[in-house]
Amino acid sequence: MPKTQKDFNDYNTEVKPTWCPGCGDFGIWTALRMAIADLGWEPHDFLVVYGIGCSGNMANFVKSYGFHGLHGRALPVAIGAKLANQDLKIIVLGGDGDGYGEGGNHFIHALRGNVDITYIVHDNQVYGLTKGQMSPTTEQGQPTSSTPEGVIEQPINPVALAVAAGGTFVAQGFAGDTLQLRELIKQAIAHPGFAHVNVLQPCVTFNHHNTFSWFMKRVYKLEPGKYESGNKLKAFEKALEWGEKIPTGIIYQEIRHTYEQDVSELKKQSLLRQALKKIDISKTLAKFS
Ligand SMILES: Cc1ncc(C[n+]2csc(CCOP(=O)(O)OP(=O)(O)O)c2C)c(N)n1
Ligand code: SF4
Ligand SMILES: [Mg+2]
Repeated sequence: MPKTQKDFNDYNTEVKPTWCPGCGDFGIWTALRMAIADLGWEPHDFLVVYGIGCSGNMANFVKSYGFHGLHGRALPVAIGAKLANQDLKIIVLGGDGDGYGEGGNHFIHALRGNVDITYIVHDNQVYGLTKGQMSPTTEQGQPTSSTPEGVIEQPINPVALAVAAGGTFVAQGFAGDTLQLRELIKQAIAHPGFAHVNVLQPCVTFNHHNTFSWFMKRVYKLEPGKYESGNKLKAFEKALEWGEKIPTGIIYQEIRHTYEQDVSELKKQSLLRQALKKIDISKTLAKFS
């Protein structure tokens, strides 16, 4: 059946966003809804799994299946859902603290596993919801509410980390460029495998360093055709650019088998569609008696 034409406002809920006026989360919210509208999805066609943070509060503002779980645990929930129902389109959305801090371990293993889901990270270089503590991507030396004398540790580079950990689709967007982000999200969704989109997102309340104007002076687009996204060494070069120039676009892409494709039980069809088999566990039980 042909899909009905969608408008991004079709995915609004009755709840109005509670983000601070001017927050970069608004740009990501708009780009996401635009991308979904372009694809013509019905709200029941997709699941969004959210982390905990200002970013994760989007759970209240997008009409779809949704799961708002524990801080740092969005990826394992999404992977579980995908393995149970491969037909469901799944997007995961959360913050830099959620995904690269408390959930950092899940991030690395999701990259190497290559389950077919899309992961959008609102990278505002700070813990927004809990009032401005340092996050794993806060720049060294930057004072925050938890580091008044400046951050001591080096920041992690999520894009380089994603390439190094075996990511098959690694992209970077900017919350101030909604139209580019809309396209990146669609490309991430179309990618057969784990697609990571790091979105540079100003937090206007707690991060007075990485502001919209700071990013706008620095971000530039990698041009498809001119930039070769299939070259891992070039991807590392681009991923490491930070400071004077910050690249946006698809940094790295390769096609590799998804996790689901290599699990024999899942090759047949979604677990959800398989009849429950009667399994005799009496021998196993006997070992414990
Ligand atoms: C297990 C657990 N640890 C810590 C917290 C407290 N907490 C809630 S949100 C958050 C950080 C949010 O930062 P980020 O993920 O960057 O999202 P943002 O608010 O910046 O969008 C923390 C530490 C929590 N809710 N649960
Ligand atoms: S605290 Fe920062 S990230 Fe959270 S809503 Fe306000 S501006 Fe946005
Ligand atoms: Mg954050």
